[in-house]
Amino acid sequence: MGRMKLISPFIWGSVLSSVSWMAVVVYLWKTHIFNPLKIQEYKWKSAFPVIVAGPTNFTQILDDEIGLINSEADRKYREEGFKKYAFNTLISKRIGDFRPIPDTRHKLCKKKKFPNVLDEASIIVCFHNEDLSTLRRTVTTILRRTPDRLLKEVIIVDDNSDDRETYENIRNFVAHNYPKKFKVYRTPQHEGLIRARLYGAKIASAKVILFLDSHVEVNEGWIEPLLSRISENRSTVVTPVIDMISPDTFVYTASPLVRGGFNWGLHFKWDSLRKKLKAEEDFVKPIESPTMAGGLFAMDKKYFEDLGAYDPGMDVWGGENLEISFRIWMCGGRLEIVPCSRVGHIFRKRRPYGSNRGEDTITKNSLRMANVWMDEYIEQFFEIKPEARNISYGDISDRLRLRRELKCKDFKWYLENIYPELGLPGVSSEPKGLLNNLKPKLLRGNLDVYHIALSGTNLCLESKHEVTRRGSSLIVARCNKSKKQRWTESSKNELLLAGFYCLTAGDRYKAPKIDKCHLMGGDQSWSTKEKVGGIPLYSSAAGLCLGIEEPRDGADVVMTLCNSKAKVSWDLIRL
Ligand code: UD2
Ligand code: MN
Repeated sequence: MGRMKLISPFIWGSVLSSVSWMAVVVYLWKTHIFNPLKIQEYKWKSAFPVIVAGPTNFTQILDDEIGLINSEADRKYREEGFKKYAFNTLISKRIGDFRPIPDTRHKLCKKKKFPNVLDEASIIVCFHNEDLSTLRRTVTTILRRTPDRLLKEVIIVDDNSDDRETYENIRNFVAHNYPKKFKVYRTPQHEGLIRARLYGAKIASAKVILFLDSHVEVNEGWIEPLLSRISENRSTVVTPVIDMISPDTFVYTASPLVRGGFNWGLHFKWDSLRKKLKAEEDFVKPIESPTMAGGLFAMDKKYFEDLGAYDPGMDVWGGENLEISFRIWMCGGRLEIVPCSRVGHIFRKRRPYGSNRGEDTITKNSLRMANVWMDEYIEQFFEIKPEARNISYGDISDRLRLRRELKCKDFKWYLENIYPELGLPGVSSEPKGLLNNLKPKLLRGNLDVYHIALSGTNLCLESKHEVTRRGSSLIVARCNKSKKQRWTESSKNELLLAGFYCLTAGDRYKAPKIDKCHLMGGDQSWSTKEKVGGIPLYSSAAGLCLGIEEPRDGADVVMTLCNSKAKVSWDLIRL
């Protein structure tokens, strides 16, 4: 079994180089030479570079994470944080307002020259029930990593969070530190992110508006490539590459280049670009994207308004990203991902809020979107979600009028020209699905099939259900020759069961499972510390190792701390 790498080779180089200069930065940081604002610093037991640069030695992170908890109050803080915000607020608090993060751009990006004079941007950050330390870091990174001449203002909109405190606190924070550029508002009632953004966009006074989520860290040189692209063409909408910040460990990891797609359930998904990116230049040039994830993008303000902004009839969360994506393409614009712009985002495993009335707002929003933009193809959605036929979605006549007035193309055109890879359910146009793309890679890399056995036992890692049952959890059972125990390793450090689904990490509260291979690394990337003897199977996304409830036949496999007392190691036995 090859040594597993943490991340794909092409970003590995840049991370390695960042690790070495990071050591210098840490020294300067600690000695305060490099921390001019004396922004709140946290006492990290010598693990600072590990946390910011990615886990070179993962047990160290967990040691330090445990080291973080000095009292019952700390533990409580962290647990409450997970409940309220769905990420590790204790680490976030200790990190403070600012930290160095790895510069995840391709090396060619650093050589690129952008025009000195570009239009300024108004940055709009909406939040509902956001952790204060995370919000403060969002704000601080914007200020410290955006050239003053390009930043007109930052508009922070508290979308009527349950408590008023965060609003008061962030107001005081910016008033004290950066009074000129920041404006903080609070909506009188909970509007949902769509109307909250509309509220912010109305106030914005710059030529370009730029939306960000409230739990991000913008990276070095992030804004120039976005603004420069818009200056070339006013109807191009651009998004940065969204790097990953782990909700458990806050490790910042570069994302591979992927583009936005969707499925017929009308869920956004990432599609691999592996086959399409060949020359080095391809990793730097803007990439056309059929859809956007939704949270982070920049757009000419006037164009945003002319194109119909957002549908104000959409509530809380979801659907607006596909709606604006379809609208951009169908009504004459372009949507691109700009690889030289990088922004880290905390990808949470659940959303820590709901709608007031307990409504399924995602389906309602999707229905509004589909009824306006998808023509007869809405039937594909109903086939997947028949119950959606009976859900009411309100009046959409304004949006239908908008589509007519803008003289937009139809959805068939979009499918044929912008997203031909999608195909109709069951009638795939290309060898579809990740697996077909993945297989050759797998076969070339490593044909070996393994048992993953619990060290010192004859118990093997096995899928609880059939290997084709997506989402099946895992157990350990007496080793045998069945498919359910046959694992292969891809060149991207995925572990595939019977060459099919990928072993996918859970978080603290969730068991690991087998799931569709998404090729994004993250929770499907597994690393091992040593090659010989028993190895821990470590997920850097979860910051946890694969463990078991107890060493007996049929025991459930869970995610555990890697250096917990009952340290679990595994043997990879070639079949
Ligand atoms: C993704 C997008 C998100 C949005 C969503 C679909 C990224 C990185 N994130 O989900 O921006 O497009 O898909 O709708 O692409 N918020 C409010 N009011 C609310 C709910 C949320 O202001 O009622 C804020 C929230 O605090 C956050 C932002 O809106 O800053 C997005 O919400 P999220 O982070 O829960 O969404 P995410 O990242 O899961
Ligand atoms: Mn988010």
